This record gives sequence, C-alpha cells and structure tokens, in this order.
Amino acid sequence: MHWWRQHVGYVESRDLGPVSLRGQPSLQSKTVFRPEPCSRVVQNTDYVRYHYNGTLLNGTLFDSSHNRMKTYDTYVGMSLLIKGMDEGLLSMCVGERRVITIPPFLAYGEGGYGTEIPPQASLVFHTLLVDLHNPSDTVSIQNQKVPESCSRKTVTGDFLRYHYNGSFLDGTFFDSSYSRNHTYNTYIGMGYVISGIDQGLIGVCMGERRRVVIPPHLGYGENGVGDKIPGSAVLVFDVHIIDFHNPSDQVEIQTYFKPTDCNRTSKLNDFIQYHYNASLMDGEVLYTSREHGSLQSLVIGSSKMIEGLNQGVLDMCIGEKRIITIPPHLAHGEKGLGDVPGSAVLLFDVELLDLKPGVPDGYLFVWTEDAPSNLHEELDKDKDGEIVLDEFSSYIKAQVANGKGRLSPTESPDKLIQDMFNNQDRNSDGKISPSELKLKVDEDKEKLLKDEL
Ligand SMILES: [Ca+2]
Ligand SMILES: [Ca+2]
Repeated sequence: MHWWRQHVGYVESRDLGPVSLRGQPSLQSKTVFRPEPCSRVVQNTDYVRYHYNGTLLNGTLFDSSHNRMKTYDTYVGMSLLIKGMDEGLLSMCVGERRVITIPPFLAYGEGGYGTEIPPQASLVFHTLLVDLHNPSDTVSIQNQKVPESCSRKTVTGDFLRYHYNGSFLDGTFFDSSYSRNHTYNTYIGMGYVISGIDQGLIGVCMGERRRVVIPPHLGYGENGVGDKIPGSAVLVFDVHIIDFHNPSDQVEIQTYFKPTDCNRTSKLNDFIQYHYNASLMDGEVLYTSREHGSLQSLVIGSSKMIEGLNQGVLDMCIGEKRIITIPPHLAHGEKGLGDVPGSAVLLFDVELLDLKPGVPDGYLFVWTEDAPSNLHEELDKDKDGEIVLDEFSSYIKAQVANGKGRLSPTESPDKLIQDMFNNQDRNSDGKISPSELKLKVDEDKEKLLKDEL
C-alpha cells in the first residue's frame, strides 16, 4: 500500500479544475502502432508504466517523461490522473503507441496548471505503454514446452540448474544466463530467489521450457535493482530447465531391455564389462564407449567408480540395457569434473556385456573358504623353509582350479601372482620367509571374502 499513498499524494497536486461537460469536444484517441499479438490490455485499477510527450495543440511541449529518462508510473482509473488520461490509457497494449488528445474539461479546465498549461487548453499526449500489471496478478506461466517423458516434476527444496533470458514486457532484455555461459543454479521454493521464480519453477520437468511472467510485487518491487531493473517492473523469464535433483535423491534405474535368459545378476565385487553412453540431462553427450571402441570394465564397488554407477549396475543380467540417472551427490558433486558441470545430474545408458565373480576393491585374490592355518608350510613345497615364485604360483593356481580361491579378473593370473608374491617378499630377496608371509584380514568384508594373502 505504500505505492498507493505515494501516488495519491503526488497526483493530488495536479487535480482537476472546474469542468464544464456541455458543448465540449470529446476525448480523441488514435493508435499509431499496436503490437500483435496483444494478449492483455489496460483496465481500470491496473498499474502502468508509460512514456509520454505532452504538448499543447500548437505543438508546445509542456512535459515529457523522455526528458526525465524515466517512465511515468501510476494506477489507471482511480482518479490519480486527469480524467482524460484515465480514459485514454484504457485498452492499450504494452508496446502500443497512442496519441491521446484531451479536451480541457477532461484535463485542467478553466484554471490551467502552473505556467505551462493555460486555461481551457486541450492537451495532446504521445504515449508509449512500457509495462502493465495489476496488484492482484500472480505468477503467469506461458509458452510451456514439456518433454514427452517427464517422470518427475520439481517440488520445494529441489536444486535446479536452468538457463534463462530475462526481459521486460516490452521486450527489452536485462539479463541472461546464456551470456555467462553457465546455468543458474539454486534451490527453489526456499526464498533464495525472488518469489516469482520460487513459484514459477515449481512443477517443471527436466528439459521443460516455459515463460514465467512475474509481477513486481513478486519480483523486485517498487524500487527495482540499481539501474538494471526499474521500480515496479514486470519481469519475463524465458526458462529452460536443464536438470534438478533433491539432496535425498537416490540412483534411478529404468531397464529397457532384459534378456529372458538370465540365471545370474551382478552383485558387489563382480567384475563387469559393459558399454555406456554418458550424457547430461539436456542431451549433451559426455562419452560414448562404443564410439571410442573402448569396452569398459569395472569391479562393482570400486572406489575408482562414481558411487551412483556402482549402485546403478547392481542386479543386472548379461545383455541387459538400462538407463541410470545419477544425482550429483552420487556423481561428481557440486564441483563437477572436466565436462561435467557442478551439481549436474548424469544419465548413463549401460549395456552389460559380461559378468564374472570378482574380488573386493583393492584385493588381488580371495579365499572362498577359510585360509589354511599352516599356509607357509603348504606353500613351501620342497620344505626348505622359503617360498620361491614357482612354489607360490603353482599353489595359488591350484587353489583357483579347485575353487578354494579366486583371483581378480582384472589382470592376467601371472601378473596378479607376481604382484602378490612381490607384496609378500617384503625385503625383495626373491623368497618369502615365514615371518614375511601375512594374511591381510579385512573384517568389514563378508566371511567368505575376508582373507587375502
Ligand atoms: Ca621352498
Ligand atoms: Ca624375502
């Protein structure tokens, strides 16, 4: 209500003088330019911002908003203006240019006004409507383009990444995320942005485009912002939603092909081979393993892999294809990585090609049964008190062949056995002494997978 009082006070000083209603010429209004389409026109109680040049019939300029470099801002139809303007502005569109010729009885009448407007003067206003809203306006959603596939819409508390162009109702541009080459990222519905955006971005889909028209009381109010946003300006945001997530989101899996023949599915520590396409939610491709001719492999649960992918490839059949949507806290986080922007949701299209039982992350070999208690004796085939590589290698291979142990499928057995031997031969003399041989016990692992040489 602050505006109201302010403008009442201001306009009262240019109140109507005495008027005669008889024998006077009527108000004349001539539209010089009217933009099409024109979805909304001025009605009584609307708040308008317009430019004008006011002249007498002889062409003498008595007032101009252009000279002040500022629109004239007021309510229409509430007797804050001279009657001729209250009437003459009605039904104008934003962008419309109109010449309003006002007879004296609808202007300042017999008294005139100050030194500029003589008694009985008809006034000619060349007007251009710049902005228009009503205090009862709410956020308006227009030009919606919703993607066919929309599994979820934004709710309060979601974190959005979006692009926008910001303009005023007359089309004047004021800001764009595109010019910064970076999405605008924010939580919505929580007061981090102007109310109009908080409201206008609830219920959007990923990939959706919409226009959000925000009246000033849900935007930057009567004061505006610096010299960028004038007071009482309606804001028009053309928004493109790139992605959104909620900090509580989990990995989302959509299987679109599942082979009928599927006797085993992937589980933690399995060694899998797969192809994938990774992209951002707006379709920007990050990596395509097929194009690079690069079959991927991964031990499920490996710390080398983003957590979301480790989770997303569980319970998969060989030959299965699925789309895995991964929120940023299970991918590359707020900072992003390489081509992945901060806080980006990732889309993986994965086809599982092969699946082998593996060993836990960081292990080369695991026992499938309890490890022998007299391991050094078992390994020392010639009983000379030391284990050489040949003894070590043939023993490990025998365990694998008998199903008592499992080597990691990530490398060749000989390479793994050599690495294991080197790990145990702590003084690197080519022999493993009884004191060198130690079982590494990881009590966090399940029992069958818990011991490693
Ligand atoms: Ca030996
Ligand atoms: Ca040694």
